[in-house]
Amino acid sequence: MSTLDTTQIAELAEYLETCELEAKDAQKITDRFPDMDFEDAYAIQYAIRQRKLDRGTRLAGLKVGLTSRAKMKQMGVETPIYGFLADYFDRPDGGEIETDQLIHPKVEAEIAFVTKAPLKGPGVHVGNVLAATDFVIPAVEIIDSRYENFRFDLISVIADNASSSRFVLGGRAARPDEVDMRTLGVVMELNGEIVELGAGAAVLGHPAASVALLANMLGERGEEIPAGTLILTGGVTAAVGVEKGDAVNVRFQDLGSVGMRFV
Ligand code: 0L1
Ligand code: MG
Repeated sequence: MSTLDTTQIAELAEYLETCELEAKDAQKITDRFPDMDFEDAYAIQYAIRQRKLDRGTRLAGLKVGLTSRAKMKQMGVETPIYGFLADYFDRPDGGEIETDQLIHPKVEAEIAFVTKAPLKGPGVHVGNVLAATDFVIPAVEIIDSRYENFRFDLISVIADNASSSRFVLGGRAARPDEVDMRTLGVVMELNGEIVELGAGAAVLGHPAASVALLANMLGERGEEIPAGTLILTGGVTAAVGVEKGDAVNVRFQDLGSVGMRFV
């Protein structure tokens, strides 16, 4: 049951999207609207998405966030959430990320999926996801909450498109039966030093469970994950803050590495 009217939803979408596009801090929106609920929060996120589509931006995929214990503990929240990826979030492997376009970026090592068949909840499980997966590909997501010091509650962060801002895909893909995604090791290096490591099982026991969860959450809205969708399944480890001048390299067992420089 939503608590905001359409004018308030449009106003908040404009406010948060402007903060994203101009790289400036937003005030936590639940400070102004403490009774807001999940329905309001996703309505604002979808309004931000529609604003971008109306300007000719294309959807590049979807993401699920807060799917690992490390991430939940880091942010003090326990429920996975989802958001969308816009075409201009995409940056090339080995390329540069313009830090001035962001507020306070953090990097996350993720296993991404690309589907070859639609997935529609309820009742989607890991087996359905693996059967509908074309390939998996290593990814680094750059998140950038618009809220000061990444201090937010779940409702505010959902409205802010789950802190989405950039992503980088690696070049080596694998079919889902070619890798054991649960034991797939991930090592994150910042300026040549190992800062985080983990394995795919950190993401809800199996990264495919994150895709299943997404299909089931979208199913509640009568939506599906279409064939050909890129999905970031969530950080395997805690997110790591980066600054201008930093170089990030993440090595994924069997899937090569993904790197970028913050300039
Ligand atoms: O991708 C993510 O897990 C981010 C979810 C939003 C919470 C955050 O900004 O850390
Ligand atoms: Mg993420």
